[in-house]
Amino acid sequence: MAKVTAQAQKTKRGSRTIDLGNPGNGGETHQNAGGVIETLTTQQGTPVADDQNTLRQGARGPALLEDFHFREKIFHFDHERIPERVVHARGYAAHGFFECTQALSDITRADLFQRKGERVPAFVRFSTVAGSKGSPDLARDVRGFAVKLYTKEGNWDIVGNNIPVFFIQDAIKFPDLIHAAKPEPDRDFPQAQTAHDNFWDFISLTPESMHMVMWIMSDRTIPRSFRFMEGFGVHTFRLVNAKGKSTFVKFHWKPVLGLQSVAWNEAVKINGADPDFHRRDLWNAIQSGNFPEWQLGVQLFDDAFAARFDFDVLDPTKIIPEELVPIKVVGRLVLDRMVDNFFAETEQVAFCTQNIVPGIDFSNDPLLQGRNFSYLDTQIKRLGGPNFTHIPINAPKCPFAHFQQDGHMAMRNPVGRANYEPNSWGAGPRENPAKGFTSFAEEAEGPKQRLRSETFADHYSQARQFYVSQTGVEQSHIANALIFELSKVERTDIRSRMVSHLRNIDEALAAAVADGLGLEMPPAAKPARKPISDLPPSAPLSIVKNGPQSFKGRKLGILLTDGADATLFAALTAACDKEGTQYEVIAPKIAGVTLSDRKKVPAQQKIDGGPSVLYDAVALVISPKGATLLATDAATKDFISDAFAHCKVIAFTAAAAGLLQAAGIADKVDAGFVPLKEDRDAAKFIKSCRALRYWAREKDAGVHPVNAK
Ligand code: HDD
Repeated sequence: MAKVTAQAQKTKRGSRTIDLGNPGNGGETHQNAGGVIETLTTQQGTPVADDQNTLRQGARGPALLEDFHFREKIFHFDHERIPERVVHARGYAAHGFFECTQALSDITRADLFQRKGERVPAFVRFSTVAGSKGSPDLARDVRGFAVKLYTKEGNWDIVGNNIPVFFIQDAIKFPDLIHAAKPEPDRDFPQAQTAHDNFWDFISLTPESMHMVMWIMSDRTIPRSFRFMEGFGVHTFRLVNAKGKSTFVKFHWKPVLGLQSVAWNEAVKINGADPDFHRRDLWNAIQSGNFPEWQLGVQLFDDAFAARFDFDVLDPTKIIPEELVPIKVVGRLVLDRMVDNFFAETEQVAFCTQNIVPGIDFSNDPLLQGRNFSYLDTQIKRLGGPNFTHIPINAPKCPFAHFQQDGHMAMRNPVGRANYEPNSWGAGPRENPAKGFTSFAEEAEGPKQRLRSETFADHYSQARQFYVSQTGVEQSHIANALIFELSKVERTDIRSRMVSHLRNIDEALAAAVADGLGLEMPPAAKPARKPISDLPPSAPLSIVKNGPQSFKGRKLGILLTDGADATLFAALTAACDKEGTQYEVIAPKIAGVTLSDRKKVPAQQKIDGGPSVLYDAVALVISPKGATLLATDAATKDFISDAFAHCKVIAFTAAAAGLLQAAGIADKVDAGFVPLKEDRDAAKFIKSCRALRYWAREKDAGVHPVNAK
């Protein structure tokens, strides 16, 4: 017999009414907004008297099948999960709005671009691609940037990424790409990583992925926050005006707060310290009224440009440099409200590339054409039937009317006798040739065949252009990322095959990677078409060149001890408030500290729970006594040495010098350190933080050994 607790013994001996003292049983009861205590019911609305005990025969007897409340509760719980998305399973979303800031009525008849100031509701879901729902936020991965705009003429979904190109040119290769990237099928690891044999095997056999490889090995795949990422529609689309004239378009989302990523060593540590780093960041920003904002930019071009451009505009592995077709800003996207319920909204939202509205149309990009099949198809599996548009998050917010009916979970069926058209009952909606969606009447001809266009044959030129557009620091990060990933690949021939491609991109990069792998330089891969080696650098491709002008929206970590200078602390927090910087206090105890003025300041983190990787810059506001206390604390030493290694700007009081010593960096104080002696040093420090990182330190930090020149 199982061990019987004293309480259960008592119950057994006691009366028929069993109260185990569980707070749920009559103790805490839910009150609705009116202060009235609601009665718990079953799904059928039957009031529930006891939610703590199953119905059983006698106090220690068997459970009874007639316990409808138990059965309903467990039945429902057993079915709480739906299949996670086959890709982009981990995601986080928010509500907001899109506002047209410049009308485009001459270019498109799309309703949302007709009037400056037009606002439509928006729902945006950010995601990683490879990891499952519970994977960490700082996996090195492409980020999904899916936007649903509830326009007055239907829902328009721009299902984009934070990288403007893709791995493959044809959708038929998508299952292979994703199989190769996901955990290997026999062992089911590694999770949420491309650093394994199968991924690099596939990639090294797929030269068209080389441009994307440069992007994913750059810091774009370890963004600091969703708020500091760009988004891209990737494909060339069409805008079509009222006269039926088509203009090609590429869509760009530009974060108003500027671009920012973390360092790889930092990403690895953030995943341990806070696997929800990105979702927490978005949650905190929106809940505190710091609404993230992006500009919508369009690159507009015509057939003549498409014909003279070096590459095919239908090839999703190519960008159009902004220097060739400048970006025109036509709108803004603001996220200002978190969801009420994660499952109902973020999990059940169904983005579909084929959700477009009159005035917008597809191009023949073969990746886009394939996607248009996949998204609708995948929603059936995930959401269980054809009626997922009945779920509020997916329903249009404009009037809609059709004769589609029945199926699983149908919430809205046509009313009345006629459920077809044409009908002579005078019932139901009718098609509207003037208002309705019409496809751009593009001519198409040619033999039916499986063929990749010759115009898709260049795989290296833009990979090189991306690489040469980076700052030296960013180039070294690309080299290091390649070395890291390929060092996790077990087969030498795969490592070598990858380096042979790099030789067609940049010889110095190939040499640095070969050296980092301890590999003999392989011959260059044979390109299908001779690469163009003199495409000019393009500044918008670099993160460092497109950082913010201020430290707004970033987060400062203030390491504070008992007895620390209260006026310096006050000056620091005032400077943060002025700049729009958030800050957190990290202290030896979560209860906080007592400053020199004997006032208590609460802490948000205990030192080992708030490592410096969680902050954009750190300030060590330490008293002499605090310095002595922390000098032997491992978490404090990591806090400081990591901030140093990750090139963060560090402010420190005189007493903190002892801690710099303990962290082994006392003799390395450089221009990225700001001594905090008097109040005005606080403002000086926050100003220095605007650069985000003191990159000049990187070579000394020892974390990034290779610098590809
Ligand atoms: Fe995809 C989800 C973005 C190529 C098939 N994709 C999905 C999501 C994003 C993207 C952001 C998550 C949407 C959400 O938050 O719910 N996918 C892209 C981009 C691509 C791309 C930018 C290339 C330019 N995708 C792509 C191809 C195929 C798919 C070529 C298939 C032929 N993608 C899917 C899917 C998903 C999806 C299987 C999984 C869950 C879902 O659709 O709703 O249909």
